[in-house]
Amino acid sequence: MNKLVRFFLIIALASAVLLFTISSLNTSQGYSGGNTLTIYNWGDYIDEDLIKQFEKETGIKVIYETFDSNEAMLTKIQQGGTTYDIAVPSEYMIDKMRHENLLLPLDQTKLPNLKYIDKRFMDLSFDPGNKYSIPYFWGTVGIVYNKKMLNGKNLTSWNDLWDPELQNEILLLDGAREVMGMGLNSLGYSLNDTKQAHLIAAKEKLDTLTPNVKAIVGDEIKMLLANEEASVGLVWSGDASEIMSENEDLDYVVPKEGSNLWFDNMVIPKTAKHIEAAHKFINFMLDPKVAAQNTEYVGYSTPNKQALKYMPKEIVNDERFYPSPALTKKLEVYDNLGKKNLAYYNELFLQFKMHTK
Ligand code: N2P
Repeated sequence: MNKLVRFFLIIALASAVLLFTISSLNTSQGYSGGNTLTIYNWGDYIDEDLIKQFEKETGIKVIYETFDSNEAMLTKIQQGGTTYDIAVPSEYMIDKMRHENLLLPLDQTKLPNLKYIDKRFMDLSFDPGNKYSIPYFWGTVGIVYNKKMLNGKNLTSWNDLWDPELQNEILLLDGAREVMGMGLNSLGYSLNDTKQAHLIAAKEKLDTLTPNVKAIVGDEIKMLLANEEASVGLVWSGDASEIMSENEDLDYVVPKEGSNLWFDNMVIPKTAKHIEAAHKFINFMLDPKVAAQNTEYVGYSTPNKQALKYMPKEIVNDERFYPSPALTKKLEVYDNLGKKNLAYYNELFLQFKMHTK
């Protein structure tokens, strides 16, 4: 080998080593490149083993972040710092996002497992034809309470929460529509009421609950209730179902005045970079066995009809978490009330929060 050839071979080898090092550094630091998927979901809302299974099956690396309210999620997506490939908003937020042109239309030909979703969760008014969103979980809002700590007393109504005996006993989930909704429902008003006088009345009624409110909290509400730090909580149904399997003194009720029926669906934000991978993930989560495993882990109610077949009967037949269609008809789904009204709900909720401190 002459000297010149040897010289070029060494240079080529050195550059190859350098390139390899740089590229592996890139993947371990930011996964900014090709084969990744950035998911933005509610806290405690997936069995993380399923993320690993998806990565293994597809070779796609998942970056996973969580939020604890629709409003927080929207702000983050609008700011655009991180570009999410999948998010999981609730119905009124999906309606708002599609009207604000923040979502990409889905390609349903890439979602063959969509056939497993129960028709009653498809084609709802917040997203006609499921053009932008695919059902993930659904549920209600209600009261979880500790029968032992309440000496066998049953709670059945929102107004039961105002009982002076519950002083400093109530934990509330940190959601503007849920907490305002409790005030509205307790006065017999709709969860979608926009009359200023009614909203103010609801907020003033909530203010009178303050002596009974121990705290307004995020996902730690489950741990606090399971550990009996408080005897009553305003929660989403699946959080109740999860802690009821840990503490047998807990029970869950959807109050008789009425409550909220909600749907959380998977969407692809307009700014997404990995649209193919996003469809793969949605289709993966729709697989009946995957959905069943996820549902058992998370505790929420699945819209996947086929998944129910893989789940224990006592879960599927529990009317508290799989309320009959007749019962769900009596519940209200949040409407997208428009920017001004939603901002007003948030403002009143914020005032109430300051009042409880
Ligand atoms: C899970 C929260 C469920 C959200 N931690 C209800 N929309």
